Amino acid sequence: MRRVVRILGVPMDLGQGRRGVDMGPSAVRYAGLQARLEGLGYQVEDGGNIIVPVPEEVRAVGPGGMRHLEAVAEACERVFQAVRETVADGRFPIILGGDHSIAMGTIAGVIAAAGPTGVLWIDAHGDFNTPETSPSGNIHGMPLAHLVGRGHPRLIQIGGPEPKLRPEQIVLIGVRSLDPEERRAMAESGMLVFTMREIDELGIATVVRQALTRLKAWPRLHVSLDLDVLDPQVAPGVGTPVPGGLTYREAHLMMEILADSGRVGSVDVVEINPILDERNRTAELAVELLASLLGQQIL
Ligand code: Z70
Ligand code: MN
Ligand code: MN
Ligand code: MN
Repeated sequence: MRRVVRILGVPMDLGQGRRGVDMGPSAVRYAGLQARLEGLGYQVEDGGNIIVPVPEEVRAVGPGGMRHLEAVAEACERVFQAVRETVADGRFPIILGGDHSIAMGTIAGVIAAAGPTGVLWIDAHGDFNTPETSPSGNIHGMPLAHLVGRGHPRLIQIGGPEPKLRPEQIVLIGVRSLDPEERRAMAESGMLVFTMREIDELGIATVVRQALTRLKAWPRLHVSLDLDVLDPQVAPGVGTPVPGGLTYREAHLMMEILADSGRVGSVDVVEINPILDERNRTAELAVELLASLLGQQIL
């Protein structure tokens, strides 16, 4: 499936407390994403960045202690429009975050243009808090809950009133950090969750193949890749590092198997924090992983 790729940057750091993930799009571009994909034979367009306010210009706390609720919602609506148009134009969108709250816009946009889509949420975290269960008020810990229709109406309704996803169309991979009530909600949700334990016991290849099988009813897949799924030793430049993550090799193999499926139609790359990075190596790793996801092979 030869495709035209369109890169969209979302310099969003309103969904969490720490500064720096707003620089993710610059860091990944600087690491040579466009040239790398052109080297694989793709035509690559850069759609520029979505406008996101800086935290200094917006009110810090919204209703229920949700940090920057209205500004996050408005930015996600712009993301929704841009991603919907990208998919409607027949482009393969690569959306560069920014924090993970942007996925409420990206996934709504993909579904609005392409119809039902399976989602692979690749993350150390569950991102399944609601405003009620969140210990932090950080919206980047809540996008998956809102995508299935749980949480604040302002966020549930990004890109239309109805819930965007059903639990059966979501698989999580790499989870190792859940808050107590988030954990309970996740266990009861009906989503398939591969924690680090399953990856250690089964191996990443089996996990990814089982994920693809679980999502067999959805010929089109969206990958939402939070770089904190990787071990901090290989990806130090992330907003919330959690020990015990994927190795460099596991992450590459995962992307290669997903590429082989021929079903991936869009991808988010989120939570890169260049301030915490070491000479841009996390952004460079993101470029490597995107190249593998888009078909780069060793031989
Ligand atoms: C915690 C919270 C989180 C990153 C999601 C952490 C959330 N569960 N952190 N993605 N990087 O505040 O909700
Ligand atoms: Mn257009
Ligand atoms: Mn996340
Ligand atoms: Mn995370």
